Amino acid sequence: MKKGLWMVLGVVGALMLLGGCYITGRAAVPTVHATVSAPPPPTVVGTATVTGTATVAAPRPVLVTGVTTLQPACNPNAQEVLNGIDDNCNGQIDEGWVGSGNLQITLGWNTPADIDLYVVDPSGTEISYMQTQSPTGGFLDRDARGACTNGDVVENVYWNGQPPAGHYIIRVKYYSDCGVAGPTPITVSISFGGQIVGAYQYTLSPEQTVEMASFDL
Ligand SMILES: [Ca+2]
Ligand SMILES: [Ca+2]
Repeated sequence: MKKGLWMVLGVVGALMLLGGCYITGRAAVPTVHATVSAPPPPTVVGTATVTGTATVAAPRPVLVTGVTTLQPACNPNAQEVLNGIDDNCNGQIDEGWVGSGNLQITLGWNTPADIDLYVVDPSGTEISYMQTQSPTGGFLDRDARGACTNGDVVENVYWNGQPPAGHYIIRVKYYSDCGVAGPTPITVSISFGGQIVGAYQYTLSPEQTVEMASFDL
C-alpha cells in the first residue's frame, strides 16, 4: 500500500510538473507579446507629431476690415533696414536688428507714436511688452517707444523653435500719440518657415486697438 501510494503521488507529481511547464509556456507567450506590442504607441505618437508639423506649412491670415495687403518692394541686394519689412527678400524681417525664427511677426510704423504689438498664441498667452515670453517659446524682443522714450518704431515677436499648432491673433494698440503723432499707418509682416506670408497695412487712430489678423498653424 505505501509503495503504491508513493507511485500514485509520483505520477500525479509528474503530471503536475508537465502541466506546470505547459501553463508556464502558455503564460510566457502573452508576456512576450505584451512586451513587443508596448513600444509602438510612442512611435505612432512621434509620427503624429511629424504629421502635425507638415500641416503647419501655410498659414492664411484672416484680415479685419480696413486692413490691406502690401506688396512691398524688395531687392536681394538691398540693405535690411529696421522698418517691419523684408527689404532683401530673404524671408526674414529686419534681420540683424531683431530676432527671426520659424515664425516671426513684426510691426513697424513711421511716426513718434507709442504703438504696441500683441500676439496671442495657441496657449492663450498674450505676448507683448507686458509679458515678453510665452511658454510656447514666443518672445517679444523689442518694445518700441515705451513711455515715448526711445526712437525705435518696430516691435517684434518670434519663435526660434517650432511654434505650436493652433490659433494666433495679432493685435495692435495705439497707446499714445506722444504729444505729436496723429493717425499712423502701421505695417505688420509675417514670416513662417523662412518665407514671407504677407505684409499688411492699417491706419491706426490714437487710442485705437485693431485685431489686424488671425491665422491657424
Ligand atoms: Ca530680410
Ligand atoms: Ca526691414
